[in-house]
Parts: sequence; structure tokens; C-alpha cells
Amino acid sequence: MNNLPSTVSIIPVPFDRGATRRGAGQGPDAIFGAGLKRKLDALGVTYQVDDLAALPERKDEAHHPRLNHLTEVITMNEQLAARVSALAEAGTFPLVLGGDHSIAIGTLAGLTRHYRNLGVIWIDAHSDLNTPNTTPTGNIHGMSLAVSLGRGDRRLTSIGGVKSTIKPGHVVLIGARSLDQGERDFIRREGIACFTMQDIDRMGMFRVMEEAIRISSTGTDGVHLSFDIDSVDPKIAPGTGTPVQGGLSYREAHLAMEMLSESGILTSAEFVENNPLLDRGQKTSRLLVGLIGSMLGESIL
Ligand code: 6HN
Ligand code: MN
Ligand code: MN
Ligand code: MN
Repeated sequence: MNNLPSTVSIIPVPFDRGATRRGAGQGPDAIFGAGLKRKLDALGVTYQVDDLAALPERKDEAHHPRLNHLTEVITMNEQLAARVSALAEAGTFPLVLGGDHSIAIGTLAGLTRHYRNLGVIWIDAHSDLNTPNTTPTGNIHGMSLAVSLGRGDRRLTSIGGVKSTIKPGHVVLIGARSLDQGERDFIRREGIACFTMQDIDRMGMFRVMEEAIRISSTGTDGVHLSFDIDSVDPKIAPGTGTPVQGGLSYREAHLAMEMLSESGILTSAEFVENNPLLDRGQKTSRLLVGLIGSMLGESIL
């Protein structure tokens, strides 16, 4: 079974101002260093590498309470939204490499300029549903999904200009095990599908993914995968800034990617929060290359 997208547009986003710990900005280079191109070549995937790397990192002059590095986050995400929107419009499969998870704001803003009813599969230890009113840290990588649902500071929700809004019923969270109180309230209030680690323990990853694929692809015209590497257990993926124990196993993560590949529903993806400064050798970057391979059709047999 092989549902390869026609052309994959790889967009490296060397940005880490949405998080406290620096280092995720070196995530894209580390994924290339761990053999991403070799993997895609071996799979026969047609791809091009886009260049956002030359982006100026604008200095934040003002202080924004509860919105750390707001200026840099806006500058980066406006440019990312424009690129992603153009690449989706051209009919390619945007594959965004982070970078911290605040870049999902730009990715999703770009996609929703193109898709009117986008489904989102969000695999993460966290839910990134904070707003300036609920955030415990002020870090924008903990707010990106809320922003993409139209909640939070207007300077963030307006990124990407005229676009459709993602509907809470088209979003699926997988792997959650560290939620802030405001995020729990958000999930309940909006009725967002959330498969926690406990659900994965009880149902098994196979059934969870069947449900996630059904929910995200029903009534939608595209499905985006937002994969935060901290969803995987830190023993297997140590190179990440906000690790939480009790995460996905190596096989659970791969099974999720394999099932997404077989389903053929994905129209874009991003892999974020890879921090090579915190990695043990290339362990986490290599895992990411493997997961991207599985998502793009690599099979065991
Ligand atoms: N991520 N909930 C915490 C916060 O600061 O809002 C952690 C966020 C982590 C974000 O891993 O993408
Ligand atoms: Mn199209
Ligand atoms: Mn995240
Ligand atoms: Mn996370």
C-alpha cells in the first residue's frame, strides 16, 4: 500500500522563539543531517526543498506580557503562511520541518487560505490550546492550536489574512498527557476529540488512529498532520524542549504514521519541537526521518 503524494515541498523553519529553550531552530538541519533526503530518494518520493532559512529574525523591541517574542513569531508566521498557501495552491504536499510548535500558526493559516474545511490531527504530549488569559508561561508554542481555531490575541489570529477557520469538530488530539486547566476547559467547551495516553493504553493505537482518521476526514477537504515529537516518550525521543514521561512507544508512533499513509487522507504535515541541542547523538532526528518515511509510504514488508 503506497499513497505517495505527487510532489512534497519541504519547508525548513529554523525558528525557536515560541519556546523558552533555544535549539529547536536547529531542528531542520538536524533532520537533513540524519538522512531525510536519502530516505525520500529510497522511497521514490518526488520533492523540492523550499527556502525559508534566509528569514531575518527581527528583534523584539517591545515587551509583550504573556506573549513572549510576539514580534518575531508574527514575522516568521506571516512568511510561512504565504509560502504554505502558495505551495498548497500549486498542488504540492507541504512538509514543514520545525522549529518550535508556534510555527503551526503559519502553516495552518496558509493551509486555510486554500482549504475551506481543513481536518487537523495533532499528535502531542500537550494540546497547545492556551490563550494569553490561560497560559502559565507566555510561550506562544503553547497557544498555536488555539490561535488556529481563532482564539487568543488578534495579532496572532489575523496572521495569513483572509482564510477559513478550522472547526473544533475537525480536530483530533492524540497523545495528550500534560494539559493546563484552561486547555481542559477549552477541549470540553468546544467538544474537541482528544485521545489521551490513557485512551491509547486502553483502546490501543490501532483503534485510536481509525477513529482519528474517520473524524478528521469526515466533512473536510484536506487533512493536516501536526506532529510534535514530544508526543513520543522521552526515552525514545530525548531531543525536545518540554519532555513529558509516559509517551508514545516507537511502534505506536510508527503505526500512526503507517495508518495515515495507508489512509491516503493527508494533504500536508509538519514535524516540530526537534531540539538537537538536547538530543543524545542523532537519536531523535533519526526517529523523525523514520516517522516521515512511514508517513510517506515506507512499509515493513
Ligand atoms: N509544545 N502548556 C505549556 C505552555 O507553556 O503553555 C507547555 C506548552 C508546550 C508546547 O510543546 O508545543
Ligand atoms: Mn488544490
Ligand atoms: Mn506542541
Ligand atoms: Mn508538546
